[in-house]
Order: sequence, then structure tokens, then C-alpha cells
Amino acid sequence: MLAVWSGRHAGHDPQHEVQFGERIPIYEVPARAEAIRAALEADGGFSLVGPRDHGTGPIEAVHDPAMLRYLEEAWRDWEALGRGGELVPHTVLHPGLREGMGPAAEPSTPAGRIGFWCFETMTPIVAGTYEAVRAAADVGLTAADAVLGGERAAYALCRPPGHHAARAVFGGYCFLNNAAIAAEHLVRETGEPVAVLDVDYHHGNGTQQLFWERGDVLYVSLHGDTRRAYPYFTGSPEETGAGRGRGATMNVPLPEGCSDDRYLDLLDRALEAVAGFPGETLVVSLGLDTLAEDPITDLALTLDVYPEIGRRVGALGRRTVVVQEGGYHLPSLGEGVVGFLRGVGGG
Ligand code: SP5
Ligand code: ZN
Repeated sequence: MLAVWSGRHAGHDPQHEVQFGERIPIYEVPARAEAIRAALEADGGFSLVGPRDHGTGPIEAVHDPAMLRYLEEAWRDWEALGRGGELVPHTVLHPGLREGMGPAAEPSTPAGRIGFWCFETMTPIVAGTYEAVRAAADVGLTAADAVLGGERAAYALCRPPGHHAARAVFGGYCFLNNAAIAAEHLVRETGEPVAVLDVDYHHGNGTQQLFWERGDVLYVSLHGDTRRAYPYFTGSPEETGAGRGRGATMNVPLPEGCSDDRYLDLLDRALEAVAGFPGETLVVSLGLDTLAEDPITDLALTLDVYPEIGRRVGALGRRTVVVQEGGYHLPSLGEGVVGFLRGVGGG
């Protein structure tokens, strides 16, 4: 199987995230991508290739161009103030702040701008962030191109991840929504509907928001019930899309301690929705943070289940682009990803 990756991810290397006022070592680290790459290489069943530069067009087909411009300028403007370290907002644009008074304009200073575009405190910007997020988007797009060119499946080793990034806001370790950018590219190139299946532990609020009113992109997600889990404000089963997208969003919340068997039962429900949706192309947002050992989540999946999850996804018979999202237990990441991909590929 073709696996696309870029070494430019390594420039995005913040040391900390802020959780509930506490500054802790960040979980979303460059070693994640390196662990996965090493496992793909050791396996021998994957051809690793670099991404092709797609420019800003496919990104701006999904995200507010002003947010992309912000990401490009953020670090330079911060440094110009004589600042360094890691850029994290201290004030964010909560909707209640301007209730009844119309939308806010984007501030012109770094302190204001970061809180205009970022919704939380766990997604720092550093010197190499922009280059890394552009490379991650190209990694996803290049894997999508491989499938357009006739490959049955391709893997995009994206880092940083993407599914929490919405049209005009970023957070959740994510800046650009790699899976959504790839899915939109596939819709435009094929003229056909595309399904997105999100198996990261966290609800892909960004992907859901981007395709909420779209009838030509199905979004199906299994995730830790957001009554207890990040990102808290999206992901309920009552959310099913709107307008032309009515019925083209499906959320399947997972209970705390969810086992392999329970997970596979719920996965089958999600896969039925994909099977009933037109089109022959599937994008999978793959997170390994559903694993029992993952340090930031609460399910009980074992490493043995990922080949079976992959096998059931592969049994849909759709050409498939697998996009890497989360997963924070470094010792298991490579085995989990390789197992899933081997399942998808039928080996
Ligand atoms: C792509 C992705 O997986 N993003 C995840 C972002 C989650 N951010 C952390 C949420 C805070 C959860 N608290 C965990 C407690 C650990 N003991
Ligand atoms: Zn996640």
C-alpha cells in the first residue's frame, strides 16, 4: 500500500499544552509520526513517498482563506514583538462575548488574532507550525490523488492531525482539516459523493461543521460520548445535518470502558450508514486514541481489534484514503496503524 508522509511535520514541536490552567508536556509530539513511519518501514508492505505541493487552492476550498493567512503570519508577527516560546491564546472569542452585537472583526495584533482563530489552549503555534500544517494537507491530498489514479487504498501519515479544525477556527492539536481537504478534493475531482468515517476517539467537530449542510459528503463518527469527552459541544446522536445535508451526519457515542466487541457492534452500525450512501470513495479519519493504553482517553480497546476494524472497513469495497488523526500511546501507535491498514488492504 502507498503511504504518504513528510519530514516537515517535525518543525511543529511545541513542548507544552495547557489543560485546566496546568502547563503539561504536550501529547501531540513529532515522535508519534516517527513511530508510525518506522513501523511502516519495518513492515515492508508499504511504499513510502513524499507529498506533491497542491498550493493553497484545495485548502481554501475548505477553510476561510483569512485563517490560512493568519497561520502563515502568526509566528512571524509574534516574533516581531520580541516574543518567543509558544503562541497560545489567553482570550478567545466566546459567542456570548458579542451576543446581540454582530460579529467581531479580526483584531490586528498577535494577542487578539490568536483568540479570534483558536478555540482552546492545547494547540500552540511555534516557528515550524505553518510549514508542517501545509505539508500535512499535501500529504492527505497526495494520498487522495493515488486513489484517484487507481490505487484501492492509500495512507496519509498526517501530522499535525486535522479533524477538530473547522472552516474558520482551529484547536484540538489541529490546524487544517487534512481529511476534509482530501474529501473535498475527491468530490471535486470525481463529481461524486464521498463518505468520511471518523474512528478517532474524539468527535471530529471540524469535519462535521464543514460538511453539515452538504448532501454529497457523509460524515459518520464513533467517539467518546461528548457528554463526558472533548470537544464537549458537538457529537450528539441528535446532530444529523441540516438543509441538503439533512441525514448526512451520523454520530455514535461510545461508553466509558468500551470493549472490542461492543466497539465492533457499534462500528457495524456506522458501516451500514456508509454502505447505504452513494459513491465509491471513502476517507477514514484514523485515530489510535481509542486504545485502552492511550493516556488521554477512556475506552478499553486492545491492539488486536485494529486489524478487524480495518477488515470491516475494507469489506465496504470502496476506494479508501486513510488519514492519520490522533493516538498518543507511542509504544502501540505503529502496530495499531499497520494492523488497521493491513486489515483495509485485505492482508
Ligand atoms: C486529534 C486529537 O486526537 N485531538 C485530541 C485533542 C484532545 N485534547 C485534550 C482534551 C483534554 C482531555 N483530558 C484528558 C485527561 C487525561 N488524564
Ligand atoms: Zn483524538
